[in-house]
Amino acid sequence: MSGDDYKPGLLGQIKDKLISSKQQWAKDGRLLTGEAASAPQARRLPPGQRLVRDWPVLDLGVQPNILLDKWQLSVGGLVANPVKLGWNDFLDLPQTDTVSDIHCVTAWSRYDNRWAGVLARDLLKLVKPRPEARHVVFQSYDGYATNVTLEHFSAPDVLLAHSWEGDPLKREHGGPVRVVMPRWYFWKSAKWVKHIAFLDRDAPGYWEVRGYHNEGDPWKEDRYG
Ligand SMILES: Nc1nc2c(c(=O)[nH]1)N[C@H]1C(S)=C(S)[C@@H](COP(=O)(O)O)O[C@H]1N2
Ligand SMILES: [Mo]
Repeated sequence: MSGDDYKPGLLGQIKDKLISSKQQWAKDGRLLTGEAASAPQARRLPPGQRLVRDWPVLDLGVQPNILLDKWQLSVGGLVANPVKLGWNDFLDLPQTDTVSDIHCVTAWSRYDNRWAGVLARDLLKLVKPRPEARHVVFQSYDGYATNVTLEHFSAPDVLLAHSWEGDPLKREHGGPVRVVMPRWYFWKSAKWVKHIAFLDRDAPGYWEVRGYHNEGDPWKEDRYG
């Protein structure tokens, strides 16, 4: 058969379409559920999420305006070395850049956010939690609070961020300093953080007592309950 006059029959054309759409499904991870979290590198968008390019603002309706010379972050509870950090103290701690994805429980995700600030791990080295400490609560200047385990707070990618994409974090996004916990839905990332408390018991925060999940793993769809 000469290559010139070869045309697939009707059946051949249909099959081509079927195969390419199946290939696309495979590429998109269609029909996969969050249960496939054993291979998270296979997809980047957690189940039920849609990608956005802007950065939505979510808060309780109050965006506190904290001047840098009035700003203070206190860290206390079950720690050997409680601290009260002013702005310059905070900048004197080791500074780290991270890049992470945001997954909000309201179903938007935003890739590749470049943050700068202080790693939770470096804060832990400074304050030294006591052996009884198992839980962490963030308290914010707007009255918000949210809870995580000390184990989750100790993850290598948890940051107290003061910058985003090379600029100071804007007030509406939680500046001067917010928590960034990339492995959880974004409600765990307290904006305008003011106090970090280490506890031996759990202390559910603002949304956790209003029906949100106590943990919030986007790969398990820990949204509510
Ligand atoms: N202090 C404080 N932190 C907060 C909130 C808030 O209302 N107050 N909202 C949480 C929720 S539900 C989300 S989705 C993110 C939104 O952060 P963004 O406005 O920078 O997108 O902040 C989280 N941290
Ligand atoms: Mo949220």
